Amino acid sequence: MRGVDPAWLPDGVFRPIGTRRTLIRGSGPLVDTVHTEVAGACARFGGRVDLDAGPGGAAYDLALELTGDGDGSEAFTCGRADGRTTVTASGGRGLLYGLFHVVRLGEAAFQGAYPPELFRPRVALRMLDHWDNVAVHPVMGQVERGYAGGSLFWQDGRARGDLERVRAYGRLLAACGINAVAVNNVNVHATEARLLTDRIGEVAEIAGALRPYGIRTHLSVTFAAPVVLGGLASADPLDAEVRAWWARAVAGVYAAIPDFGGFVVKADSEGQPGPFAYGRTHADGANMLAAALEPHGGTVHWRAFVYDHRQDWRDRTTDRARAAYDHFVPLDGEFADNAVLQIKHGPLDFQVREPVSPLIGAMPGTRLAVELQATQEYTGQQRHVCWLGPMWSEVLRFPVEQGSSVGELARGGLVAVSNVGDDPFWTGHPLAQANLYTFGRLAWQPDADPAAVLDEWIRLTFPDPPEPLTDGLHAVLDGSWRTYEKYTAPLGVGFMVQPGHHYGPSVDGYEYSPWGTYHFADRDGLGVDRSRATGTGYAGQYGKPWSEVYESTDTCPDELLLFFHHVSYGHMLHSGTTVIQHIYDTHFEGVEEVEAAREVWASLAGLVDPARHARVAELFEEQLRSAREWRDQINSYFFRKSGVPDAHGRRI
Ligand code: GCV
Repeated sequence: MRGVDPAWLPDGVFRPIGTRRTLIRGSGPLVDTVHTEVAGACARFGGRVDLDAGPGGAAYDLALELTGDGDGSEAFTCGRADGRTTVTASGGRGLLYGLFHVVRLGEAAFQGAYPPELFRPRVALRMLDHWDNVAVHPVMGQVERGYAGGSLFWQDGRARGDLERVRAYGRLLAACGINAVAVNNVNVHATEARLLTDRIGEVAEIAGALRPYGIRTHLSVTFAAPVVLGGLASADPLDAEVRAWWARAVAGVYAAIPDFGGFVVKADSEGQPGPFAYGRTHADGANMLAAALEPHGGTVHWRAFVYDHRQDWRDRTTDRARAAYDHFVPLDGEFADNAVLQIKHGPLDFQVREPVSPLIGAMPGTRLAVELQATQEYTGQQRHVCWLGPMWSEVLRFPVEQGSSVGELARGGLVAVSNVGDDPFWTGHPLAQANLYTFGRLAWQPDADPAAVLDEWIRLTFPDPPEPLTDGLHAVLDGSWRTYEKYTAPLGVGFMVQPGHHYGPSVDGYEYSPWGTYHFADRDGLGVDRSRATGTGYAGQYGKPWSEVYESTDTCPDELLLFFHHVSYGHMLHSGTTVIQHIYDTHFEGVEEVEAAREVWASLAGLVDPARHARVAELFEEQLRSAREWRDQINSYFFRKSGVPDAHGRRI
């Protein structure tokens, strides 16, 4: 496709397949996709592909065999014997994932012999939520918290006529294992609400472009739809008329999109309507939609991001971090089987450092999905390099209870807010592509080593990378999340961003506001006391051992200290440094690390294509400017509050 970056599927990665002879066995829409991919590779590189060769056919280097008749199963085996690499799958999706597995292996797929190995995703639903508006919103723009241009799906007030890029997107997603996409913002405005009814045909067009890559389409809907679209007087989930309206609406959706995935709902949150208005619970609300979707095989993803955004900052007993647990734990066991509670990975809002949400371990009777944020709302907005693989891996491997990790408890799926738009590099910052790829691969296997995933991304995006390029990319990306953490809000306290757009520092930006995100800095210290003994009691929402670990400053990890405790500036961290000196030191280090990364990137000129190199180089200038701004504002602020000078006499 002209002018659009091939991301992790440049032509070169198909060379090993495209120069060989491939046999494809089976039929069905996804087998057709597999055939198209292999035939395209052969056309470029001179190989050959046959469909269902008869007996005594030619010798093949690669066989891709569908052994069942369904498109459902995602598992595949891959092995090599007698000079032939064989992929088998009982479903078309499995065959497609098997093909991309061979692409990832490259030449190694065709070397020696190895026994058939079974590959299957650990998490059944691996979804991207797009916060895209059809129309351009006056405040939020077209993509809410979008840093990669306009929407990939919607243009000029309707679904794009030319869906070539959407197809290319589906292909990239399949190649990293993603199988579901929600195509519109969870804040559902008037235009977007109609996608559910009279504009469902446009959603069907998008679904048609994603389907060949095994991706099911989901839609965000407003809880008030029966009122705003149906003209009913109420949206009460227990009202028979309301339920009948939803049943009809859902039947209309499935008539247009037979493999529709389901709904995503943000209710009673940040101004979105919900069941509270009718004195009903969130289980009542979710179950009403689940009942409408159930006959068609659909699922409702009901978001747990429910909190009071009209808080009084002087009231130190109210704690936004507690809200999701307080609202939802009493409802455990009440949600229908096809209702999934979708929980942000941390209790607040995608900060650079948060503890894992205690809700994830507290609802054994409910299917949970865990939501991550690939779009970098609070992590540099795709102007800063911030590879989130290590953070997501820490979250997904976190042992919540009795040895179960977050990745294992996410039985209802792993979801990320997409970082993609209509930008030619897809993600604004070309290196932010690594976040999208890493999410897909971690969703497939949550305990995968993120460094190995990054290696994979490097080998695909830059085929046959010379060693200095691989080393350089690792040097720039590996530690970039921790670097970002160093120069922004310290020790888990969060926020300190400019209100509204959330880019750049403003230490008190949200301090005297109703949003519930405070640091409580005064002349003596800072941090939020969330202990049971003297604070909001949030630490008590965890099971053991975490409720005890977080309760005491003696055991609370340094990186979360200010999330859980209000301490003096002189408080000694486990690292052996005082809190105030840690703030100064990390902010100087963070900027130095950005300077070093910028130099490494400069040294890669000539190893990376010029357009990509120039874009990243330009963005590094902004990252450095911003990192210095963060450093100087945070350090001066805390010097003035505390009166404690820097031990090394630096300018603060
Ligand atoms: C889509 C945060 C963001 C909002 C977002 C919300 C959510 O508050 O700033 O833009 O709304 O999270 O996750 O629903």
